Amino acid sequence: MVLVENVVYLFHLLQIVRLCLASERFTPFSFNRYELEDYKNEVRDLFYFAFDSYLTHGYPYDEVKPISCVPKTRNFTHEHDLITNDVLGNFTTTLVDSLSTIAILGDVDRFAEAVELVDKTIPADFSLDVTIQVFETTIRILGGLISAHLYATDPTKKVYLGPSYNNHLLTKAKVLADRLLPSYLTRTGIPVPRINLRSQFQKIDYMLVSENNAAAAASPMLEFTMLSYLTHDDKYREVTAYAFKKTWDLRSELNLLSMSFNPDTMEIYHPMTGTGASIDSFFEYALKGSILFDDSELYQIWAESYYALSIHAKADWFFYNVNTQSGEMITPWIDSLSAFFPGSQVLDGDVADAEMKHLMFLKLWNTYGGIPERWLFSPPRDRGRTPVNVSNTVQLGWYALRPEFVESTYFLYRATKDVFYLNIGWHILQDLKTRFKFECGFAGLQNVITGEHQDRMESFVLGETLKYLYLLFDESNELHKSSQRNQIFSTEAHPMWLTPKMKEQYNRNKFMDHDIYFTHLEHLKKLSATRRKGPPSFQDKVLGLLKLTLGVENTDEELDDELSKTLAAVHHPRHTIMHGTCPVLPKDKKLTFYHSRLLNDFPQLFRIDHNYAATLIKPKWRQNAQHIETFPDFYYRWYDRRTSVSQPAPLTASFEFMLDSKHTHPLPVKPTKQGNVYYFPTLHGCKLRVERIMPGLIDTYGDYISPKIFKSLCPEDLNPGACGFVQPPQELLIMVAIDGKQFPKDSIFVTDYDDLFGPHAADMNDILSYNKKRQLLINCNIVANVYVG
Ligand code: DMJ
Repeated sequence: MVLVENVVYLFHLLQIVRLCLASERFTPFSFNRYELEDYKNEVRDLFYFAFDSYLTHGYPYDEVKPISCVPKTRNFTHEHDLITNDVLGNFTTTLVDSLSTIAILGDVDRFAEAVELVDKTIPADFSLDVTIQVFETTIRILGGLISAHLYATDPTKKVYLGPSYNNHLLTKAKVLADRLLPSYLTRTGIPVPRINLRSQFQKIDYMLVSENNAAAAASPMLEFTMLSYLTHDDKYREVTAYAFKKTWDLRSELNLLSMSFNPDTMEIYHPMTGTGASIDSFFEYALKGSILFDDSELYQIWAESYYALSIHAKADWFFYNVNTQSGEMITPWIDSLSAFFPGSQVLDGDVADAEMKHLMFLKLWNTYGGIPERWLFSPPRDRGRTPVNVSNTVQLGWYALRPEFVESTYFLYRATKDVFYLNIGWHILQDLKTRFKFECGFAGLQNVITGEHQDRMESFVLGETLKYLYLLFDESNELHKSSQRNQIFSTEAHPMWLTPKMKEQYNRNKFMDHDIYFTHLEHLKKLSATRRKGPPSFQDKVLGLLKLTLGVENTDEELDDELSKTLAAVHHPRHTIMHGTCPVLPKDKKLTFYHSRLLNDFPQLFRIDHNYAATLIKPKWRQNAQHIETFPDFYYRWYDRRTSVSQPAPLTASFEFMLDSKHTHPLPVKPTKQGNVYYFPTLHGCKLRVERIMPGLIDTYGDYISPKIFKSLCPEDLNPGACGFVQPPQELLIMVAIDGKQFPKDSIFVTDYDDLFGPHAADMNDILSYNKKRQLLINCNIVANVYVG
């Protein structure tokens, strides 16, 4: 008994020592490796908290409700509840979507347990009577199974399962893919959006299959091609790659791809494009597919589509939705899903623009405490009649803890190593711990306007949001150290890679059975060969454009020359070389690790706040929320006041005045200086700028104004006789500039009594006075840093 007590005592002692050591290892916001390690571990704990809650209260259903602690299931009674049923196929979605996060945590025991649980729970033949969305099932379930299989079978990974693993994840992936593949048997080869895993189309209304979107129709190509590499059965790649290209064929003359169309007739329902919902992963997978499979055709599609977006849909701070035919803006909003795009820009090497686009989402987070599903960047049309307010600028108000903002933050951090992004991660971590954590998981916001939560935790919270946050802090993750060049995160953040051996085996062994898919593809190819040619090629279009710009006199050789220069610029990643998931900046860009370029060298850091002040309206519950980039503990550590060009715009009012213009001395007046004290023999004839400061505002120097300075004032110090103060004032004046020259923060000015109050200054006496501390008063307002000597 004594022994046990001693052991317990020793254990507690060790814990205390460990805690003391831990807290001394870093001061917050130093972002040293101990600090990052702590945050990483906190994220891991949050992940397991929610994952275990799911296992206890949600499993074997698809999700757990984080507030009420009950399973979130398919809507078994109303099959047409698409919002629920598209995603929840009753196949333990949260479990499968979490597998690769556990793998990334490197926890082999938990990984083995979870992999076994999948085996026990999901029926081997996937014969589930559920109508689901092909896209959602592909990215969450098929992708989750494939990625976990890659981890389980890769001896270089911490969670390698060795011979005890019987490939059942891959077997399941194949069975599932076979159940999804009939959705591609359309007249165009573009898939219908939904299928019943057991009965295919028998129970499905035409309504449920007559409209698909660009992201959903094209994206399965990546997971299915990966499956071909793993099984050597090439039908998965052939069928879905054909659909990807067919979807791209739907683009307009401007190379803009409409979001919504009929998969069977290719009728376009709406000629709108953008970077968010319904088209997001089309772009993402053109680029990522090109990296994973060394596919130059896919890169060409990415380059052409990105180029077209840059010409027609790009503003400084975001991409907006445009008409695919005219290139004109259609909607004045951006959506939460488009926050992924800076991550893809980083992968392609366009880091500078990615930084700008990502900042927009930071400002949205500052304002709404999450990213509203849809936010209006310009005031509603009937401006003037209805006042602009938070309700009419947030069009869709929920924030389901989507991962895209943290995903882009992660990519930007890997590319720049700017602590700015670690600071964002830290804030998201705090928000997860304090604002989004409930008894059984994490609940996003039902409405950013009211701050009300939603009792739902979609599987991507564990599959993506927490994964990217963990990886942000995990400098030494095996993914970051990998020299693998064919490696990406799927759109659901499932890591996928191809080794040279896998490629070689696939190329040697691949086959395609002469089955229904083969016949179907042959038929489609024949059909399209006989149809009229599709839109002109990119090359034709660039040539056309150049002819217009250069004039018809140019010889064909000149044009060819120009054309190859233009194409060279478009087709090749501009700034970075890929290495696995981490772009490497070229050597000539000198980067200091842990420097914050954005905070110090980016003059437009606060431009969005100014430009979009009319529609970035804080809801009431966010009124006192601090902005992430100017959070004092971070800001003061990393902002370099000597050199920075980025500082918060002052929120104070300043005004300039002259005491009189009949000066009797030469200008400019030269003060004598001692430390931070400037003695001015006279202020007459000088142009004085004073700033009106109040606690909580940002001053001329970009600093938050602390209430401390006000607390130090007491009524007796004031000048009851002349000005009748009863309470210390709520605002003060500070002299900040004289004759247009701004003085350093905390400067003190001493001036001459006779100059201000002597006989020749009699005309000033009803404006100027001074208090017991001899601080100057202007119209009874204390100028706190000017003393009458
Ligand atoms: C995820 O399922 C994927 O990231 C998808 O590409 C978009 N939607 C969700 C997350 O928001």
